[in-house]
Amino acid sequence: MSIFDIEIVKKYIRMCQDGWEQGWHERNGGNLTYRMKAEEVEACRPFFREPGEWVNMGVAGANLAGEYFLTTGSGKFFRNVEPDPEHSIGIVEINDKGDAWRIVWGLEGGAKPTSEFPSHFMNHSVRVAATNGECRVIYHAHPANIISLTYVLPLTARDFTRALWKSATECPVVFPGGVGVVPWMVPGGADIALATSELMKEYDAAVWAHHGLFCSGPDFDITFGLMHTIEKAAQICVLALSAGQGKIRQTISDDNLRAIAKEFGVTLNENFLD
Ligand code: 2HA
Ligand code: ZN
Repeated sequence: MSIFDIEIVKKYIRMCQDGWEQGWHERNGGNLTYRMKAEEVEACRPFFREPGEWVNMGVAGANLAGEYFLTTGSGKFFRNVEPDPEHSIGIVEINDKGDAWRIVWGLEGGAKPTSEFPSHFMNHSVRVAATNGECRVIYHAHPANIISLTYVLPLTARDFTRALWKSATECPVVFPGGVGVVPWMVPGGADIALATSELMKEYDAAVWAHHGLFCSGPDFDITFGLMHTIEKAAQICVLALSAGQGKIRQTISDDNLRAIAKEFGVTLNENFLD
């Protein structure tokens, strides 16, 4: 028996490998954090080592005090998670103020949690509050098509949401609340963490201009599925704009969107409909 026999650890590693296989994680691009359930922490605890030092995060989330997170490592490659998990991922514990972490498993050889841990942490804090504790996963990736749209669409939630909803019929069902858009910002710090978490009070996904996408959800399937659906819609949008040289001959109308919402019992963000 090893920690890699524990279901949640297996699923976490599988999601990293899935993201790599999609081509969303060149080099050390992207990061994944998972807020563990109490029983998952207990299953993993026998494999914990003497905890490391507390490291202050520069951001705080009191509602995450005492939580444990699975996290990818700073500078680590998604490509290496499956073959070398001990060096590529780890588990961190959060202190009782919700402003510092310490490593209890993995991240061997002096590795640290992802450079975007402050962003992930703030987003977990906001999404836990927004979803009554349902949200457990924050996933950041660099899918090429959604990034490419940040060069040609206005950087607003309305423009991105409408373009994506109209690019594939299932989209309004998968993300009826729409997507937020963060303007270009320096990655890795508290500023982008705060800007993203402001948007995540409202949305479960946020585009980072000229950089990538942040998605949140209750489990790996839903969160990976959200990333996948948004990127697929972005790909269709890019292909249609390219094939038509910018001219769209016909599309899904706003009344069509309303009809989908009615049939599937979802409430679309009215701000994004005409
Ligand atoms: O981990 O994706 O945003 C590398 C990144 C930073
Ligand atoms: Zn990134």
